[in-house]
Amino acid sequence: MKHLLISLGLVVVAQTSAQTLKTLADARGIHIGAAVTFPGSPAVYDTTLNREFNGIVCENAMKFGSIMTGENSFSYTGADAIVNFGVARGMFVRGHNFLWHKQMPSWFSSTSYTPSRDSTFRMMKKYINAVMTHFKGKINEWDIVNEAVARDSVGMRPGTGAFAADQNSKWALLTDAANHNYDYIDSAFAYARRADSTVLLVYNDYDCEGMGKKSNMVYNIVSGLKSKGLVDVIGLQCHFYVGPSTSGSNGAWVPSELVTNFQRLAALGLRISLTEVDVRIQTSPAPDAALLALQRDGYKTLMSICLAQPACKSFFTWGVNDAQSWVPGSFSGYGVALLFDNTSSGSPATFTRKGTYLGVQEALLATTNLRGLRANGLRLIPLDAHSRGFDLRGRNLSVFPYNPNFVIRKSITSQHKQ
Ligand code: 9MR
Repeated sequence: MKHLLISLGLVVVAQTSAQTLKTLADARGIHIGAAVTFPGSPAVYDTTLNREFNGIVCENAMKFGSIMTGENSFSYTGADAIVNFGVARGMFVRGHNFLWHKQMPSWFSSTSYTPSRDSTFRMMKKYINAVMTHFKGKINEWDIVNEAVARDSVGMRPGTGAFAADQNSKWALLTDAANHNYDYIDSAFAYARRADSTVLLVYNDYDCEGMGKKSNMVYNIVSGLKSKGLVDVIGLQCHFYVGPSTSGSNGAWVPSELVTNFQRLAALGLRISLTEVDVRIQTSPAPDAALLALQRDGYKTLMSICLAQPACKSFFTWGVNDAQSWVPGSFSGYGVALLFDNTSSGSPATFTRKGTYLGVQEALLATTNLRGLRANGLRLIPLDAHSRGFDLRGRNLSVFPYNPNFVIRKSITSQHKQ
């Protein structure tokens, strides 16, 4: 018996030490991934990816501007390195992205490039066919159209007025959006479906995670696409913000709204992927312990909401460590939005797990009973005003790792910076 207890003790120790995010996510049947730019440099970057993530996506290397260097030329070097890295390790590989209003090749964004509507569709088809054929068998799900809707107050791209510069989609401009004709979205999905019917097709957007005007527009887009069999997944970017300031940036989020929105999207028969998660906080002045705790709680809450929704299959952070995050360059005075710390250089370089990491880990560890409910086919009903969850038998889900004191202040958006 003594021998048995010692053996059991060893097993427990071994399990505890192996509880990386990847191990936990594997056990929960969820993909935890990260956007990467530099696999192999520095080596610790790869080590962290291998240890902690079972999913990967190119942060920039697979975008239109990176890949389609000319109307008839393609360059796959950067994207190949990252995709092959993921494939070799059996990761869930996301493709990002085909149609977006940013990071277009210069030949396409040039004002002198003014093809007819028909030629634009022909070019779109050639582009999607070529790239999907190149990566055939390697990509699990692919963002086909990215951010077709602008901010709440604007609607479908292309926008006009104060935010036009940030909201012009050349795809929309070239394909008759002036007449409120957005069939370029359907066409992109149809071309993708025909190019490779084995890939899950995603509509990906931001600021539509909760409820609201933009969220409703996105819901309508994916609902229409789904009814035609053209979309499989809704990608919710989740570029979030928490903190004491209520001004200067978008990214405010309300957890109970996410639960509600996830439910209506899941009811369409869609999978849900959280595709670009980061939770930024103010870095100047330096964050205090309370703010860091709020951020950690934010990550935990987001992962908990995903785990509680059977349709939510992926949780990808937009980067591995803070030093490589897009946030500080786009939101002055904000940052430290990811799961690993800033010490990407130096000797030896280290990527240290942050409180945010522990928050995600806690959520993954705490949801065993919830996964049991999922396995039994029960579903959650919306959280009540006190943020408690109940299953369909009316049992209070006390295991739901959802902090009722967790409040995120709604920020006042002055300018959208994505
Ligand atoms: O993280 C990306 C950054 O390196 C690029 O400079 C930027 C260009 O706009 O795009 C960033 O990634 C975006 C993603 O592709 C789509 N959703 C918003 C992301 C953050 O801007």
